[in-house]
Amino acid sequence: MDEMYNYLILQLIGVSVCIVGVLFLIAKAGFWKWLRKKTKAQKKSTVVGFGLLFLGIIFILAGDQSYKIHFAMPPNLHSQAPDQNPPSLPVLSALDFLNKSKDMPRVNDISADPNKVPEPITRKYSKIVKISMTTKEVISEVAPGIYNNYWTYNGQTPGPMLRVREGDTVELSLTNDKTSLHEHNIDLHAVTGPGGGATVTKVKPGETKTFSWKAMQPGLYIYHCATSNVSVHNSHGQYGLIMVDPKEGLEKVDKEFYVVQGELYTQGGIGKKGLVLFDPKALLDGNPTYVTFNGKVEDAPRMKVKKGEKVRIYVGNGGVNLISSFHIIGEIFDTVYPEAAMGEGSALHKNVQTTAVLPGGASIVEFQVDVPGKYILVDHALARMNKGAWAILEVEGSPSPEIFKPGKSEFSPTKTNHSGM
Ligand SMILES: [Cu+2]
Repeated sequence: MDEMYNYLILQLIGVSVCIVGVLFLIAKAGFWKWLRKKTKAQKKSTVVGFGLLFLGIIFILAGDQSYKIHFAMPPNLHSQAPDQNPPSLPVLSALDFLNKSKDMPRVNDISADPNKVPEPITRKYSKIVKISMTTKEVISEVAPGIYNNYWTYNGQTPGPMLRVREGDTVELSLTNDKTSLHEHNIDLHAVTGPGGGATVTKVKPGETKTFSWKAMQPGLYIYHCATSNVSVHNSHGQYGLIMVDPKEGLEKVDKEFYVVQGELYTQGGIGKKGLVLFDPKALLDGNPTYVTFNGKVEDAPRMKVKKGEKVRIYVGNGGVNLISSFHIIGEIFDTVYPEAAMGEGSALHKNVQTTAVLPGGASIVEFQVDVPGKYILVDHALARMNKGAWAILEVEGSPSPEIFKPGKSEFSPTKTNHSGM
């Protein structure tokens, strides 16, 4: 008999035995009369009937076998709790977390400042760049009054934007804060080598590890924690961007910003106040409670530019489930580096409305701001705007009626740029 039918057969036997048991109780044990208290049940037959029911249930359970939840992952990435303890029951994990949460560091504002972009690299030679980062598990607000447990690089989500030059050797030290409950590491997509660095940076709480790597290819790359369960670490906020400037540099612009989309999975649904617990089922279903630009629901506009300025935004997607359809309402990207690709052979896209930013990927968009006002950065899968996927760009300056104005045009058709069209 083919093994694949074994479990089904066990369950069919179980159901059959249960049915026989029920029939036995009805027919032989005077069950209905007994229920209506009109007669005493026949003891022997009752025992046989319930015995058959019990046996049937055992067969059904024996046929209902599943692997552990992480079985489909690569074998070296099966989830393990600290100190190699097996993962505890979710309810025990929740109680454990609630108990430990009172000692967790608090962060006033978890959100990385989109203005904090390292200066473009102007030097014309390679060097050794030393970078130190600290993984830290903290509590901070997704929105006022909603407290979430973030796992971070340097206490912020996304982690700091890093910047090196093509050809540089990077010496990266990763410290896991002693208050952390979990191990962490770092996988930089700019790295060529096993795990992108994750295999040699796995740090226990209080531990520091260093590794060196050569930035061989230019581009904008995601970095993230790759400690198992990887998607759990990422969806707690452990990601950021590293820019590897091409040797020749990028064209100069007036203002650069840093924006990374990410997802939070919390129990109790969107808007639930207080300390919210992680929702592993929503993670596996790919249905985040919040989709954020820079870690939380924005409380005040932080990106400000002047009319006429040329803007570049380094956009990333920490994921872990959704592809971002990055768009700015009321603006057209003059230039897009699709998938943040650059260098010989890669083509720039011109005049783009919306660009895909893949989970674990990035894009670079450039545009000149011509008309003052408020512009909203969104993931144009717009239901996600309801979940927090937006940020405001403010453009200051005098009106530009030649491009945009309320009311009727003052120009004759022959004077427009699109004459005859
Ligand atoms: Cu981690």
